[in-house]
Amino acid sequence: MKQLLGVLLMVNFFSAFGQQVPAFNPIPSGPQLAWHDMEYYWFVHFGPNTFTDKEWGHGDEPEDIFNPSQLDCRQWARTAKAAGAKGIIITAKHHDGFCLWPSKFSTHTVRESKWKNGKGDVVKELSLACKEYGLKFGVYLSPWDRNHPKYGTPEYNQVFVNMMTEIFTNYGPIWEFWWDGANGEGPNGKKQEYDWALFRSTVKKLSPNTVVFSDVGPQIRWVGNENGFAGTTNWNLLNIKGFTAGAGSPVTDTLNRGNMYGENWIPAECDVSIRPGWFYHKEEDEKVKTPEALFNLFLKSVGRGSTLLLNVPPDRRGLINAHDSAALMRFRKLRENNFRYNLLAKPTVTIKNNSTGKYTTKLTDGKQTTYEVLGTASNPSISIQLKVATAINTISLREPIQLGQRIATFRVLLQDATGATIKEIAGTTVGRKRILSFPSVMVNTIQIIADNAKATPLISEVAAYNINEGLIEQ
Ligand code: FUL
Repeated sequence: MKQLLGVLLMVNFFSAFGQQVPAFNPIPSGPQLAWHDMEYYWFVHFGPNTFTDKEWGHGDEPEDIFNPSQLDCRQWARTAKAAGAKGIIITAKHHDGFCLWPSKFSTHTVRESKWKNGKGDVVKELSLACKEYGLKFGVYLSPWDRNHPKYGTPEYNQVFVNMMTEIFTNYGPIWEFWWDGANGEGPNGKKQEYDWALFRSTVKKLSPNTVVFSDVGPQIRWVGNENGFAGTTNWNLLNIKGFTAGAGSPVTDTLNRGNMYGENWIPAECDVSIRPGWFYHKEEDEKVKTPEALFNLFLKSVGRGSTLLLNVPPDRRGLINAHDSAALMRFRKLRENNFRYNLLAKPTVTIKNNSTGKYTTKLTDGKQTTYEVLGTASNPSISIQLKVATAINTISLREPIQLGQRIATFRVLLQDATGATIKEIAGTTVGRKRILSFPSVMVNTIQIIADNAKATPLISEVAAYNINEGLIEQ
């Protein structure tokens, strides 16, 4: 109650004086804010497993097994670009320890393979292709290494630091860096005690603007599953004191939902493969996710305030397979066609902020920097009036997260011409983007109400669509 009263007072204060609302900590850093806006980008799992049909190589695979016949990273980047993805993260080293670049700190690399007579460098090729196609470039580096003779000894931590140094020095800028928390046994049968503090300080020193992923950040957290969906409640906040990546991380449910009162801005990223496995296996060619299934994942990741990291593994030729690209191009079309027209951005629609009593165009201007201060339950916040009854089955809301994540519960009322509520949609968090879909209804008025917020509730964008009925989130 006290909290609600506080909110009410603040709303009146800010609306009366028309002031900018101060940030409510924690807030995202500049690189994190830019990362949120990436929305959808690719993971690329590629390496000896592609040729042995394994998911976790043992590390004893002969280097010659890695021999793609037509490897073309420009084809990957071209396909990613055409698919509407904004970046690519490559498994430069998976658990088998094989390095896709000629690392000086390993003898299990592309240099020891037959591919290009040992002169090839996949990491280099992809970093250049990403630059050429205007994509962000990211690197996954598994600390777990089933090949390296030093793994399982204290010296290995320095080996890992040396490898990271090579990556950041020779292939940058690296936009996102991915630490897999897996920690199994190495060739000597021992597990490694990872020096996460050393790993963290190394990246911070070498590349302070890189956003680093692990189960617990420091900049991006795992979403707690590999199925590609965030919680319907999804706080961009996480408490990490006493936790580490891997086995020492918070329970998966916490990673999925975040902590409402978390001390750090560490948003969740949804990683998922377009195929059942992470690496390419021919027998999975017919099991590529359908465009509709990918669209559904988009709603459950980006539409829940997270990002979609979709794995698209190149085949043994070293090319994105036609099965995957066909699904990806249709997935792009589904997004474009269904989100083309914001039904609320028409001149015939009026949007009124009931707290100020004023009409506003800020919520449909496509800008995160302009926003409205919301009222509360007793004073329905935003009223959207459509001139003619319109069929709607999807609503999208955004908070200006640069000022902190605030809304804890909200309602959207869909009303007919008499003002009667035909449908009420209740939700919890909004965050960067919250997309809600439901069976189509004819609507004259939409009311948006913030019932509970940690601080003055703000909304920066609102949109409505009538997407293909078959695509509605189940
Ligand atoms: C997991 C790994 O064990 C899988 O092979 C895959 O790389 C996935 C993205 O992360 O921890």
